[in-house]
Amino acid sequence: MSQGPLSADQIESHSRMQRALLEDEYDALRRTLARRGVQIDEIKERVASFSVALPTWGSGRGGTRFAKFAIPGEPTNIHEKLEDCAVVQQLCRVTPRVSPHFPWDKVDDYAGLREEAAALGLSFDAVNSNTFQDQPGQAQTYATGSLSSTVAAARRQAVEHNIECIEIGRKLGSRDITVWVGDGTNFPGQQDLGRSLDRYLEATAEVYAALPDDWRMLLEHKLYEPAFYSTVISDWGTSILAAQELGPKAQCLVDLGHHAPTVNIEQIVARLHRFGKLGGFHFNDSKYGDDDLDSGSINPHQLFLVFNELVEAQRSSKGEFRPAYMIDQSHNVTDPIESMLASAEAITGAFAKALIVDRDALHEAQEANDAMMAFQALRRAYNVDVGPILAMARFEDGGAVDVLQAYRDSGWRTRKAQERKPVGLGAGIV
Ligand code: PSV
Ligand code: MN
Repeated sequence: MSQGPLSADQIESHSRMQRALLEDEYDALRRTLARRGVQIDEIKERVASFSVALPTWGSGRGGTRFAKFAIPGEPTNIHEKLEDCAVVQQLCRVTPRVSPHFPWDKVDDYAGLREEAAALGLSFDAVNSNTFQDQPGQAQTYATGSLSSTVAAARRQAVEHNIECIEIGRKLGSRDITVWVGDGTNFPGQQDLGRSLDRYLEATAEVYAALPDDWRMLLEHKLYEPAFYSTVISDWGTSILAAQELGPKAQCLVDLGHHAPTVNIEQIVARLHRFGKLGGFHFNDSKYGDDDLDSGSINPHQLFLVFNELVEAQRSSKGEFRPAYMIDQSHNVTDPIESMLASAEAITGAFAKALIVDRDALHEAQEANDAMMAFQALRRAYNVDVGPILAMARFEDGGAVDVLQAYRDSGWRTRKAQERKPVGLGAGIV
């Protein structure tokens, strides 16, 4: 039985009704894959041990810089966000960890919060610092930058905030801190492009020095927004150079939406891995910029190609391979729980397809410079409907066969709409 806020009996009886159909589909796929030399149960086991973290902020409705349209029953504090993340995990079984953001998720008692999460079947993933907004009562503004600010006191405040996040993370059982800064400029000449990076590196080194031995600092780059002319950590090149300068505990985090539209992100994955700097991944999708749409909703093939590189990276890893995977989306028009369920499925599905790739055929075709057969090795795997594998892995772990239907039938949001205080009007989060 799966632990969580929903009735396990209800999930079980829901899944029982679909069991016969699922077994039939799973067996048909078993035969298809066996003809290609792929053992379906092995893929299912790998899927069962796969996981991706949920962002606490992803459980609320996001918004654009114009507006946020809240829904009744939305969570308004970390306790309610944990509950909603637990619903996602209970149904889909691949999201057992939650990534908190500070100060958004601040509480007085972190040991208590850790216990509360554990009781819901959750633990904590990377902590995220926030020096891209000012907070009420804050001494220094980040209006002109944080870790790279020209103002020494603002840099100090940003360093101290990051160190505080590490301290909170230790209490929560995290082992990574993700640092994304919005620092940059809107006008040519506004800041010295070289000196702003120097200031960032100097300040970040102080945060790095506060890392416990078994922690990582994940540097997240982003091309633009909120700065529209230059951004201090704008791309993977700057990110890897900064990580190399900081030391072995500093690694790079790739957010799918943080690149120029035509950039080959799967190649970035391979490059970062080659230099031992692939630290984490934020999943989402986009059509124009950092749209933070649901994973796989716009370009599912890109998601598959990213996982193809992740699987290659794992296979060629000499040591431990544990990139911090997280969903980082803004759910502006859907129930966030539904978006997280559908995204977890899309991400796990892309992983499963990458596992199905005939690697020997691929590598052989690559060595022979047979472009068509190399591509076909990928295409044949991409075209497989892995739905039954994902559903069977969930079902065997007490999750739901049809996650969206089970969620809708649970009546969770309607119940929460009666219990939770409504969210006020306002702009969204980025
Ligand atoms: C920035 O756009 C980002 O991707 C970073 O990961 C932030 O922490 C997150 O979005 C939250 O808004
Ligand atoms: Mn991100």
